[in-house]
Amino acid sequence: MQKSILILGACGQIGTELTMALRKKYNAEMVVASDIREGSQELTQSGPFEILDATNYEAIEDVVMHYEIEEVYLMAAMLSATAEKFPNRAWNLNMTSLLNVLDLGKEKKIDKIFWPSSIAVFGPNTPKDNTPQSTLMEPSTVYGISKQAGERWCEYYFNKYGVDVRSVRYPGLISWKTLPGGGTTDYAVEIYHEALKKGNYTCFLNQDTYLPMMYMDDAIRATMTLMEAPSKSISIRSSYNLAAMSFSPKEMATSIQRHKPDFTIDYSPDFRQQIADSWPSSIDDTMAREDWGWQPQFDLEKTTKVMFEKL
Ligand code: AKB
Repeated sequence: MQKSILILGACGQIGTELTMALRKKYNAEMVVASDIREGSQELTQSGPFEILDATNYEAIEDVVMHYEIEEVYLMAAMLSATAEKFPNRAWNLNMTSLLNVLDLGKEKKIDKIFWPSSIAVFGPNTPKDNTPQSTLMEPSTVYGISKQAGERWCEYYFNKYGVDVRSVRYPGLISWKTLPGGGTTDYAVEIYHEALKKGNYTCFLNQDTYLPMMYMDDAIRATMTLMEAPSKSISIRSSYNLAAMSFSPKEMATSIQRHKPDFTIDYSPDFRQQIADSWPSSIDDTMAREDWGWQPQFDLEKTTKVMFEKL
C-alpha cells in the first residue's frame, strides 16, 4: 500500500522502532523520519530523514507539503521524570507539538494522526488495580497533566473538526534498540543493560512497586493496528487503555536471575518513587480488545528471554 507518513521524534525509544516497522510494511521512501537531532545511520539510510522541531508549525507544514504527507505519528515528548525538572519546557513541547499536528488535521493538510498518551494520565486517587478506561484521573505530574490535556484536545478536535486522531495510553516500554530517556519506568530497561555489564543494578524504585509494562514489539503492533482499524470501530477518541503485563522490580530481578543466577539488585528510591506511586499497578484494556482486537504477545518471561538474546 502506498501512503506517505511522517514521524516526529523518530530518534526516541518508540520513534526508532516505529519508523523501521513502518518502513518495512510500507514503501520506505514514503516514510519520512524526523527529529530535532541528527538520526542514527539506520534511520538516515533506510529512508528520508529531516531535522525538524515539532514545536514549529511552519517547519512541519513545509515537510508535510513537500512529501505530500497523509499520516503523522507524533512521538516527540518530554517524559515524566525530566518533565518534573523542566515543567515549562515540558508543557511547551508536549502541548505545542500536539496542537500543531491537530491544526494540520483541522486544515485538512493531513488525513490521520497518531499521538501517544500514557498511564501517567492517572493519579493518586485513581483505582490502582485493573484501572478502568474511564475513571477518576487527577494526574499529579507535569507530564501526566500534559497527557490528560492532550487527550481532551484530541477528543475535542475529533468532535468539533472531524480530525481522525487515534491514541493509546502506553505503559512503561521495554526495548533493546534505543534507550528510553527521562521516564519513571526506565528502570525496566536499564536493569538488563546493567545486569549484563556489571551483574548488579541499583533500582530507583522500591522492590514492590508494581507498574504496567509492555515489550516494544507489542507496543508497535498495537500502534499500527489502531492506525489501520476502520474509523467506525474506534469508539474512543481521547486515548485507549492498553495493557500487557504488570510486575515489580523484585519480580523482574527474579526473572533476570533465571538467565544470570549471580545477578544482584539493591534499591535506592529517589523522586521517581513518588511518581510511580501515583500511577496504576495494572490496567483494564477491554475497550482496545473489543474495538480493534488488541491482544498482547509478550509476558515478563518472554521479554527477559528476548532482551538477553538481543543485547
Ligand atoms: C514514563 O515513565 O514517563 C513513560 C510513560 C509511562 O509514559 N515511560
